[in-house]
This record gives sequence, C-alpha cells and structure tokens, in this order.
Amino acid sequence: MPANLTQQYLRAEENYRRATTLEEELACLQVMLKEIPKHKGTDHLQADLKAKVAKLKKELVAEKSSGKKPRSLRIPRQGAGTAILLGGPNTGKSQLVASLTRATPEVAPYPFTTMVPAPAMMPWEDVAVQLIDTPPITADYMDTHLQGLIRAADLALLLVDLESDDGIEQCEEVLDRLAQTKTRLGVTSCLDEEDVGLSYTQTFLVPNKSDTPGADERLELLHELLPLEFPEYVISAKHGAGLERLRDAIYHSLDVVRVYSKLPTAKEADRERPFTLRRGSQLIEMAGMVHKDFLQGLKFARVWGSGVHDGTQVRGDYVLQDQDVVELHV
Ligand SMILES: Nc1nc2c(ncn2[C@@H]2O[C@H](COP(=O)(O)OP(=O)(O)OP(=O)(O)O)[C@@H](O)[C@H]2O)c(=O)[nH]1
Ligand SMILES: [Mg+2]
Repeated sequence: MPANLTQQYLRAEENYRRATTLEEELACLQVMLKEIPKHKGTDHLQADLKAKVAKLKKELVAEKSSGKKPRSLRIPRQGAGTAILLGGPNTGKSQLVASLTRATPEVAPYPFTTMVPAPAMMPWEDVAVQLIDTPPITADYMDTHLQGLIRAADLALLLVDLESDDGIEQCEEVLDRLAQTKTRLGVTSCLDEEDVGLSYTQTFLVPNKSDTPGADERLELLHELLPLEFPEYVISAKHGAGLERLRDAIYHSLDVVRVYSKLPTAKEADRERPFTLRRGSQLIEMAGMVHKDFLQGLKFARVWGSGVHDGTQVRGDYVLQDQDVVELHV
C-alpha cells in the first residue's frame, strides 16, 4: 500500500471491503479515488480504482434496468460487531450458535440442516456480538449471499469437524471454494495490496467436537496436512469445552471500546446500554451516534475514565478509552 494515505482514504477502504450494495461500493471507491495521493507511486492503484468505478457504474445501470433485486441479503448490523460461522455440513455451526446465544437453531446429524443465514446475539459482559449461522459450504455449493456477508463481517469462525474422518477435506473444500472468489479468509481483515477488489476477513479456526473419540488424533492430522495461520480455538460446542475462551476471543477480536453516556442532569451514567466504537475512535464520533446534530453542536464533554482525572473537560478529538463515562455538552 502506498504511504501517506489519509484517514478518509483508509476509512473508505474499510467500508468498501464491507460494502453490501453496488451503491455503497461506488460511493466508497469515489472517496478513495479523491483521497489517494496523486504521484507516480500510486499510478497503478489510481488506474485500478478508475477502472472499478467505471465497471460499477455500468453494473448499476444494468441492475436498475433489469429491475432485479440487488444481489445481497442484508442482515442489519447489531451489537458490538459481527462474527460469521463457516464450515462444511455437520461441523456444528448451529450447535455453536445455540450454545453461545439464546437462539434455538435446528441442530441435526444430517447435512444441510441450515438453509438460510440467520443472526443471533451472543452476550459478552454488558454488550452483545452478532453471530451469523450459515448453510454449509461444499465443493459444489455455496449460498449466493455468503460472500457479501463474509465481507461485511468483522470475524469469520471456520469450523472443522473433529468427529469425522472427512473433516480436514471438508475444511479444505471451504477454503478452495472461497479461493475461487474475491472473498477470502485471512489472519487480519484487509484488502489485497495488488487488487483492491479482493477482500480478506479476519478468521479463527475452530476445530469442534473435541469430546469425540479420535478427536485429538484428527486435530494433529489437521495441523500436519492443512497448516493454517489462523488463531485456533478447539471446542466442544455441545458440551461446552473451550467456549468461554472462544467467547472472549470473539469479543476482543472486534477491537472496540465501550462508552457509557451520562446526562449533565443525571447523577449516574446509563450503564444499561453502552455505545461500542472501534478502538481509537474520537469523542465526536460517539456524539454523532447519540444524535447526528451533536456532530455540529458539541461544545465539550466531561469524561470519567481510566485515562483522565474524573470529570476532565475534553473536546471532540479526545480518543475514547474502554468504559469511559461521557457527559456531552451541546
Ligand atoms: N459430540 C458432539 N457433537 C456435536 C458437537 N457439535 C455439534 N454436534 C453434533 O453434530 C451434528 C451437526 O450439528 P449442527 O450444529 O446441526 O451442524 P451444522 O454445521 O449447523 O450443519 P449444517 O446446518 O447442515 O451445515 C448434530 O448432531 C450435533 O448434535 C460437539 O461439540 N460434540
Ligand atoms: Mg446448521
């Protein structure tokens, strides 16, 4: 990536990676094109962006004139972030959702039990993370909505079945299937340096059914035959082993901070509903979440938290810390 990319460029790039409609993609690309530093070193990228903008414009016209529905299935983002569960049939995706949330998806010992992607909320301390259960991926089947959902997710959990001798091959099939697309699994979420259309979503490897006979040997074989760089969380979704460690890791992967708002007239902050923002976010962004008029109208705020003395007066560029209590003055 070229040096000296502006905050606006990086943010647009992040949003582009996660865009779920052509309009969103186009809007983000246009910001990237405007913000990219114009010099020899970025010639290639500029040309690439321009070509993508032109192609998208054509696609948009075609989409509108065909009267077809947009290609994506939208699952509105909820909670502190989104993790999508992926894997072959019977790997235990629905069981894992059932064990980490209050949802009751169908869990059954035959393939293709889950037919459509479905969200559920996983509690973590005083916030919640959205989990998306999905239909299985095989060598010849992948739900058409899956690519968009994977790109939009903050994290992917790739499940492997440690009970079945086919588990490793199934996992390979999932990776191969995705390798045929521009949506891939990575150690971190990013766009490819050479091709901005190619997106990686941060992934954990989740070998499941650790309780079953032969699971240890199959896990060793997995490491030998299919060495992957993803952080690994071995679990038994059904019996609970490893689940609390995984729950913590899912939350921490989001890299967000929780912020509690307090009205100037109130004695206590509202502890029920924390706002969650990406680590590194500024106070002004939280003000905008409370009310969009606050983006213009914010005068100052008082903050109680780990990084400052109680009640310190700060401005919009103050970088929020986890569990700050914020009193906005407009
Ligand atoms: N022993 C054991 N069985 C499990 C575990 N997790 C899931 N299972 C069983 O594996 C089978 C498949 O589980 P599901 O959760 O339906 O699998 P899935 O990945 O959602 O399957 P599809 O929806 O078909 O893709 C069920 O019989 C579960 O009871 C586990 O940790 N241990
Ligand atoms: Mg299922």
